Amino acid sequence: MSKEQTFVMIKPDAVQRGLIGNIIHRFEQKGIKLVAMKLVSVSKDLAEKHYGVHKGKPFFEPTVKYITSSPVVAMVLEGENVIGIVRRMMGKTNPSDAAPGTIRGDFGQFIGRNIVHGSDGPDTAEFEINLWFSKEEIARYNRIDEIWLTE
Ligand code: IDP
Ligand code: MG
Repeated sequence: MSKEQTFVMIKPDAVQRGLIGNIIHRFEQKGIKLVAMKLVSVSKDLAEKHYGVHKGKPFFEPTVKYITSSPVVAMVLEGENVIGIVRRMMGKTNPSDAAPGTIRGDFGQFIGRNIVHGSDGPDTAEFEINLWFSKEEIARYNRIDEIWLTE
């Protein structure tokens, strides 16, 4: 077990479709702690940095266009093994392959409109959190339910 932070983004299609509350609700119900959140109109520069590892791939330009097309909700979530937990809660990249019960599986149909982003590992999480948030924007606090969530 290790305490981690992960970067999560509710993508433009989910914001437009009124799914912000529903998606955040799932993380809250799971007992995951929210430590930073903001609505962001993403610049081309930020989008290109965020998806920098995919530069040169056929979906790079369309994905940058998708993510800059309308505001997103950017978040930092914290908890034991939260990176993997969030990835499993999101489901597979292509919503048509994502299992029912996952966010992508329940709310999406197409890979180019896949609802949500979550960091895929500790190095990516650190890079993405630093890219999207300043240190001052990340809260430190205890939740009153923490003693009931852990064993
Ligand atoms: P991930 O978001 O599950 O980590 P990645 O392979 O890292 O998936 O791809 C990053 C993002 O690029 C995806 O979430 C999706 O928005 C977009 N993307 C990936 N592959 C395709 C594709 O084949 N067509 C359209 N968009 C894609
Ligand atoms: Mg990825």
